[in-house]
Amino acid sequence: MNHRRALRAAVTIAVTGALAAAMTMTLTSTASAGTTLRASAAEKGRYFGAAVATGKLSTSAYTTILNREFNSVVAENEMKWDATEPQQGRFSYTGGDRLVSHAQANGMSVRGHALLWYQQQPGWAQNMSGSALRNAAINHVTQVATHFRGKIYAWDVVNEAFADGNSGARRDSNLQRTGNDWIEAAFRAARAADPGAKLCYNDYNTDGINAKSTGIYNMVRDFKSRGVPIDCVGFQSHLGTSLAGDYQANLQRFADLGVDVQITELDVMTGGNQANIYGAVTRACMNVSRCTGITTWGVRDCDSWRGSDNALLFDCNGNKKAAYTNVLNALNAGPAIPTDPPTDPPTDPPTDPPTDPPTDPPAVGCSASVSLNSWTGGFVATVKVTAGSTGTSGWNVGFTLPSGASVTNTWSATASGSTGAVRFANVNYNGRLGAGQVTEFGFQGTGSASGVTPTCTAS
Ligand code: G2I
Repeated sequence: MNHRRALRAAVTIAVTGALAAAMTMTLTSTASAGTTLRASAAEKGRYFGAAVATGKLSTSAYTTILNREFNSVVAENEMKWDATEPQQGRFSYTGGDRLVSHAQANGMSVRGHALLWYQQQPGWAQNMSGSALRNAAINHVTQVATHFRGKIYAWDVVNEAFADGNSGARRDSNLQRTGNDWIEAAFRAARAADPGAKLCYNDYNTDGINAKSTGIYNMVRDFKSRGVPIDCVGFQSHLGTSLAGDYQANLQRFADLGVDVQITELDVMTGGNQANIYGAVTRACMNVSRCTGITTWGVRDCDSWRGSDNALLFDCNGNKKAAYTNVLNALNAGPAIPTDPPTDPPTDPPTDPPTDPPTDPPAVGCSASVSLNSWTGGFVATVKVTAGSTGTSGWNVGFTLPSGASVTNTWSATASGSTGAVRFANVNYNGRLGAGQVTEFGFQGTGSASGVTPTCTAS
């Protein structure tokens, strides 16, 4: 088959697959006529985003398009490890903060990218291994997610941890060599630091059902079954000249595990197929009710890391390309995310029982419980404080740590002491609790904290 015919065949398969899937959809299609990507996506309960190099925010030709067409942004580089912690323990948030302010001023949500990745690590981390690296990595997740707490819609907690090819296995890296549980440790630390952000795993070459996407699928299924906090999977979708016929089916199988899916770094090789592929990707997302949004990896062709591929939706002069029109039409033609159910009170009792039902009669004062995420040489403790029958105006939780264990950082509480008998006092926003009300704080440590029990005192 010559090249051109091969391309045509690939597109035919893709389009046929998408049509078949569309016909089996039960969601009702609600055609609309938004005239920008952001308005059309928003009408369907989704976002349309772009990766931004913050240096470009002062170029008006760039921000004109960004602000008109996109309602979500992600930092192309500024929230990565090398940018945010150039020296160990010294954090730099200038670029990330600038992007967040721009987003807030222009009605955009922010995707955070990326807390841990084997690339773009600062030099000091590249030279680390074992529990020193594990502790540094978890501290990085905690600090960065805490800094941006409340401002991030979804974090890529871990980026590109699976190998290419047929193994379906993890990629070798310094992080992977700290132990296979590094990914779940990162997700737990991110949840503790920013409970409001959706936590995603993000990767590329996952654009259909293949060995790599199946490896990730198995990890997500395992995480969901063991209660590791994962909310979403990002499909980068750096695409060539054809699209896998099972692109949508692949998104759907992840959604069926109970996570959101997002297209996180879309760009497509230029050529006759580009516009078709952009349209097909957008339709696939629209047809999966848990596909919450699409991000292109840049705004104009000349902003792209792919250089001469001309891989984006706007040309270098800011003109809309054919691919833009296909995306806009697909957004307008697609179904909306089903809105959240009943406004009436549910008839069934709430399915989520309190995770720690107090066995004793509610104490006057407060009670505390701890859950530990431990690895060799370190741990993250998440502590739940529950107010007794008279509520609290402040609380204080004590632990006696085993010898060798030491607190290295704390969030949502103030620590006194780091070894032996340590105490954690409320901070100003979480001390006042009504009767039975619950709040959480956390701390990270080195050594082992296994078997510790908290005692809570209220004031
Ligand atoms: O490689 C494309 C993307 C694949 N998925 C993860 C993304 O984070 C990744 O983004 C790219 C950025 O678009 C590039 O801009 O990640 C590259 C790094 O792996 C970024 O390139 C770096 C250059 O390597 C540095 O030399 C340069 O200083 O961009 C930096 C800032 O311009």
